[in-house]
Amino acid sequence: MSDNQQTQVPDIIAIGEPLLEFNQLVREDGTAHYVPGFGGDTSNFAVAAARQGAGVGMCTRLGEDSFGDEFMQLWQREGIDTALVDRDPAAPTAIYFVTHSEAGHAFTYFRAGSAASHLSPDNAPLDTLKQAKVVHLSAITQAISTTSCDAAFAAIDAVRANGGKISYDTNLRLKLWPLSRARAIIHDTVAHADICLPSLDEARQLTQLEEPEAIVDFYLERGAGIVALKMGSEGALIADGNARHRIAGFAVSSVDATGAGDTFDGAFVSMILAGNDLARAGQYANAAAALSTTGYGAVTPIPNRSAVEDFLAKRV
Ligand code: KDG
Repeated sequence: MSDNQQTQVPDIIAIGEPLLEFNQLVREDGTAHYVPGFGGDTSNFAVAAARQGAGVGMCTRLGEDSFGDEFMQLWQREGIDTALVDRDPAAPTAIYFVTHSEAGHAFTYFRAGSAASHLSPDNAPLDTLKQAKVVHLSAITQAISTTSCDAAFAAIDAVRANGGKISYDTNLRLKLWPLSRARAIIHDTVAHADICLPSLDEARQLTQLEEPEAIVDFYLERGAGIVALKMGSEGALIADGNARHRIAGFAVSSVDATGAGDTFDGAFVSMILAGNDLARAGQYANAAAALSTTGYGAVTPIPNRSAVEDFLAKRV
């Protein structure tokens, strides 16, 4: 990995696993087909932040395969720095399928032994990561392997010791690890998160608390600096030690919520980094996330800044 070789470190760096996406669409005759696209929560985050104008880089490992090439091309198209992306000749780029039912969307993964899961404290570019203003990672970064989890903790320590901030999505994927282990790791990590980005349903499972206010209090008490609790069409509850804002949801014609939480995260972090207050960042991120649900796939429908501003101008 190209530690120390960059001339300029991006303001925001996301650490985690990209997955090629195959998203189910049902034809008029009832048969299904799968539309290729891009996914992986931290990559979705990076695209969302970049589309809002932030300087973003990805830190991960890809296979030396055509799916890896597609991700490199995506990130380069989006203006995302790839200096911290390593290619692994011995492990593949992961893929996943998205299927839809009345219960919402579901993921099926083919990712065991992937290139990204071989991220470790030994190959993580800590000297570069610690120069970013914000490093973003998620509980999926930690769930994919113990070495990736160790790398996440090493990055958190290095970044915070150097005065940088950690943004953390508690994304809970019970296909990757059991609830008890997820809870232990996530609760510990929240204590090191300057910006903590849970989703309501998952936070209910993790905290065993029901009410949004109580969940936000729980994460603040654990040591999170800012908590932005994402509540889908119900909006968001955003708080730090001083203030609390209930952000109303936006009614849109949603077809696929894949990646909506990641879009919220990328928009929220880029707005906070640009100096906006919690209420403005929360409302903006809520609008971006709502818009991202109006098309299929995690990445294609992520709106850019002018789309979000136009939407807000009409709705607020
Ligand atoms: O938030 C959407 C992601 O969950 C999706 O793109 C796939 O990263 C993914 C995962 O591990 O579930």
